[in-house]
Amino acid sequence: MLIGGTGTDAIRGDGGDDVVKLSVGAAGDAANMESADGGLGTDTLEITVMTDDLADPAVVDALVDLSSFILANADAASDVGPLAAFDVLGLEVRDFEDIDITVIDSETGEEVPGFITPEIVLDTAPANGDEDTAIGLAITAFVTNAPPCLM
Ligand SMILES: [Ca+2]
Ligand SMILES: [Ca+2]
Repeated sequence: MLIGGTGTDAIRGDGGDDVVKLSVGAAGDAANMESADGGLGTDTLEITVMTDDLADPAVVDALVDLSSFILANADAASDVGPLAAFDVLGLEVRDFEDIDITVIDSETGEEVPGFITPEIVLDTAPANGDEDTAIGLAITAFVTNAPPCLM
């Protein structure tokens, strides 16, 4: 298990299955990104976020985008997957296959279960092609239970 502490870290997983833990707000910022790279294997990014942070819709949007990005690009066999930066989170990530978001109540310090557990639906369209040409796969990922309003 790898834990990114306060300040800007570069976290690099290896060929195995890694779990990387990060906290929203303890990472970097847009000018100084925290970098997390799962590497080969089935890697999980564990994000901890406070309810105070979720009061900012931009943070919620970024977490949904991050979840969608990870699920859409999950490939345990690739060490050179696409890199995506999330300015609001101060975080750039690549080569993760799963994401786990933990929400902590800013008042009580206790976990809020099921507050923003993304349920990602992967929809793979049928692909047709012959073996001599690249076969295009249409894969769409979307989050089905994003909170409708956190204002
Ligand atoms: Ca790995
Ligand atoms: Ca990986």
